[in-house]
Amino acid sequence: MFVSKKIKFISVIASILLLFSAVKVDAQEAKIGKIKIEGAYTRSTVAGQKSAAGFMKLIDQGSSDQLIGASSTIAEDVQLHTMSMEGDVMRMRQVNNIDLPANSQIEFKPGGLHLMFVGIKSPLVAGSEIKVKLKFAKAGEVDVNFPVTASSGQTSMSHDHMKMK
Ligand SMILES: [Cu+2]
Repeated sequence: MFVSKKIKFISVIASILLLFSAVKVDAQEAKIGKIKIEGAYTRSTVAGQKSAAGFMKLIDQGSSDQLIGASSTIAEDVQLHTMSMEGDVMRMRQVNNIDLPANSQIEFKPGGLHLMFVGIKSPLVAGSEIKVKLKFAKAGEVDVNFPVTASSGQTSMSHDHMKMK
């Protein structure tokens, strides 16, 4: 009785440790030239969901550059999107590039700038990772791992492209 309780306790500790190590893995970092990419992630999708958003922080530690494109084998297209309020409607807009002023930080986050994975080939599963290639005008190309986090079920960032202008 006591022993099985102890084993249970140990397995709880082990799963907590696993949880922490999983969180650690989530802290994705990549670097190309003077540009650092931190905290990249995307969210799990449900069957039939054709698009999803990717988030990250771009840190430019040198002269100015531009993010000019992205691609991934998991989607037909990876677009650069801005999101803003127009009146009381959230609108997404595709842009061709995103400026990185010298020594700046640009954050891609829910409700703002994001990568848009369009035409997802199979559902993104929480706990897995997808690889995304980012293309910068000066620094060149870099592969970044985007861990897939569990979708909160919230649809605050649901990408209903029917509403796109
Ligand atoms: Cu979008």
